[in-house]
Amino acid sequence: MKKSMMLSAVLVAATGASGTAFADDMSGMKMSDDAMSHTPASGNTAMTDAVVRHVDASGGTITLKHGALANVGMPAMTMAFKAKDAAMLKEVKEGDNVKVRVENVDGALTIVKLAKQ
Ligand SMILES: [Cu+2]
Repeated sequence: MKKSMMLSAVLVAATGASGTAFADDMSGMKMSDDAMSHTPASGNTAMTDAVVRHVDASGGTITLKHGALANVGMPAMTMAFKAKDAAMLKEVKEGDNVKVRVENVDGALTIVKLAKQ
């Protein structure tokens, strides 16, 4: 009896620990996308949820409040990105919910794909 209770306690502790790590990753509640971004095979095209905070048409940048970007090793934050296509600057405006694919292009973090939600 005593032994089996201890085993249960260990199992609960282990489950609790992994549950916490899982929750940290899933802050955006878009589980499938985050799960995909952690899988190398399908991570190449994973999109991340973001909110447009500012569009700088002359500078060619879009400021995003973005979720974790696993492929460039970045946690969630708000920052400006270079837009790969000038057309992206016209597609979105402040406050838009978008999905983005950010990649390091010649040392500059660049939005290579942008999809309005
Ligand atoms: Cu960032």
